[in-house]
Amino acid sequence: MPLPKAELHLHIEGTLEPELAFALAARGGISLPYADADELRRAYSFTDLQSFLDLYYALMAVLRTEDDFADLADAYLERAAEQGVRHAEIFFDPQAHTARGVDIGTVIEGLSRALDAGRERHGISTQLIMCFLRDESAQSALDTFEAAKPYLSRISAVGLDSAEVGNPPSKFREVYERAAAEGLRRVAHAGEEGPPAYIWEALDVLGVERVDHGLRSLEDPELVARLVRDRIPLTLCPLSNVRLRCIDRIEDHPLRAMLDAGLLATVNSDDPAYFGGYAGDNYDAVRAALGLDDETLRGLARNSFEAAFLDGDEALRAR
Ligand code: ES4
Ligand code: ZN
Repeated sequence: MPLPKAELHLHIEGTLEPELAFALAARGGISLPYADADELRRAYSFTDLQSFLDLYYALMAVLRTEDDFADLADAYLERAAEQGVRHAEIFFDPQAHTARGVDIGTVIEGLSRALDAGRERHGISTQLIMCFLRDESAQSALDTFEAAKPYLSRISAVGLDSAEVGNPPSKFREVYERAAAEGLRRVAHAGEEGPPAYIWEALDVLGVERVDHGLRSLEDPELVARLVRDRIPLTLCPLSNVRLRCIDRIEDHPLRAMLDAGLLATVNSDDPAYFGGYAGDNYDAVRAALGLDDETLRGLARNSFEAAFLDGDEALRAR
C-alpha cells in the first residue's frame, strides 16, 4: 500500500500521456506532428522550463471538448489513486485554452465532471486552482478572472505559472487582490528558475499562503527564516527539477536540507506525463537518491495534509 498523501502541485494539462494525446487527437480529427505515441514520448526531453512549455502548449491542441477535459482528469485520478493520493489540489491554465477558442466553461465543466465522479470512483477529494500565465499580460489575467466569475464556486485558489524569469509576481498584484476579495486562496510558482526575490514578492505583494517550487529558497537565509516562522509550505517537484535542469541530479536536490532547516516541504509531481513520474514516484525517487528513512517519508506525507487547503475534519477524512 503506498503512503496516503496529498498532491498539491499538479498541472492537469501536464498529465496528458502520449497515448491519450493520440486518442483525443483521433476523436477530434486533429493531426499531431508525431508518427505515434512512442515518437512523441521521445520528444519529452527538455533543456529548461521554456523548452518544456513549448511542447506542453502545443499538445493542448487535442483538448477541445468537455469530454476531452473530463477524460484527461479521469485518467489522472486513476493514476493518482494507484499512487496513494487521497486529496489533490489541481492547477489548470484557462488562458492556454481560451486563446485557442475553447470556452472557459468547457474547461471547468469538463474537469469538474470528472473530479466530482472521482470522489466516488477513486476515493480522492479534489480542488481546482486557476492559474494565470505569467508570460501573458496583467490585463489578460484580469480578463480571465472576470470570465471565470460564474464558476468561482468550483475554484478554491488562484495560482501563477509558465515562464518565470522576467515575469515577477508583482505584475499580477491587481488580479490577486480581486481573487482575495472573492474569498479565494492564493498560491504562486516562485523560485523555480527565478531568484529568491520572486518568492518574497509572492509572499508580500500577492499574499500567497503556499509557494509552488520555492526550490531556490535556501539561497536566502532571511527568506528561510520567514518561511519557517509563518509555516509557509513549499510544493517541491523533484523529478521536474531534474528534467527541466533546475538541478543536475536528483542527488543534488535540497529537500533534505530544507527539512533540516525546518521548512514545511512537500513532494509533488508537477507535470507527471512529461517528467517521468506521479506523486508516489517522486517520493520513491527522493527516498532512493537522498536516503530518506520511513519516518522522514511519513513526515513528508503528513506535511502534504498540513499544507493542503483542507479544514480539520476534511484532513482527517482524507488521511
Ligand atoms: C510548469 Cl514546471 C512548470 N513551471 C511553470 N509553469 C508550468 N506550467 C506547467 N508546468
Ligand atoms: Zn508547476
